[in-house]
Amino acid sequence: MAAERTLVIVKPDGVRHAQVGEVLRRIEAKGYAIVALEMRVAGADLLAEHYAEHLGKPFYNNLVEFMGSGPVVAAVIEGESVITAFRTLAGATDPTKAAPGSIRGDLGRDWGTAVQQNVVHGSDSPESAEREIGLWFPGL
Ligand SMILES: Nc1nc2c(ncn2[C@@H]2O[C@H](COP(=O)(O)OP(=O)(O)OP(=O)(O)O)[C@@H](O)[C@H]2O)c(=O)[nH]1
Ligand SMILES: [Mg+2]
Repeated sequence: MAAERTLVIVKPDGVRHAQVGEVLRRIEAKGYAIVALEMRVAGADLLAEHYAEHLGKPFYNNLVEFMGSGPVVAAVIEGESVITAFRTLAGATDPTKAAPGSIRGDLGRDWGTAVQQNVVHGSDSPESAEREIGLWFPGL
């Protein structure tokens, strides 16, 4: 399998809880390369494009509001099979059910908020990765 790239985001909960370094450490410990990295507060237009697939779902408004509620750290990481591998590192979407050893299983929890806060985002396919990297890091 040739090297591929994926978009990782440390979400506002992860930044708020000072987990940026731990997430990046796990990526590097696994042997993947960080090829772009930026902290920013994502604007409404970017988030609407990023989460276009979820438009109309019951959690959509809360999700977009949460993702814009504070700084995030976006990164492009690279390596063989990294798209699937980072999803494995991240663990299940619901941090209450994510396996211990995974990022969400070790670092995430239910905070009693309307939105499911789960520390990280990772692209879910080569098509999503290309689209999301273009949105967050145009020109890369
Ligand atoms: N409250 C609630 N939030 C959800 C639900 N499903 C997804 N979400 C939120 O919406 C985000 C995106 O959903 P998905 O793309 O299906 O999940 P994912 O691919 O594991 O997570 P991302 O890497 O953030 O895209 C999740 O990370 C959650 O924050 C749900 O059923 N209820
Ligand atoms: Mg997703």
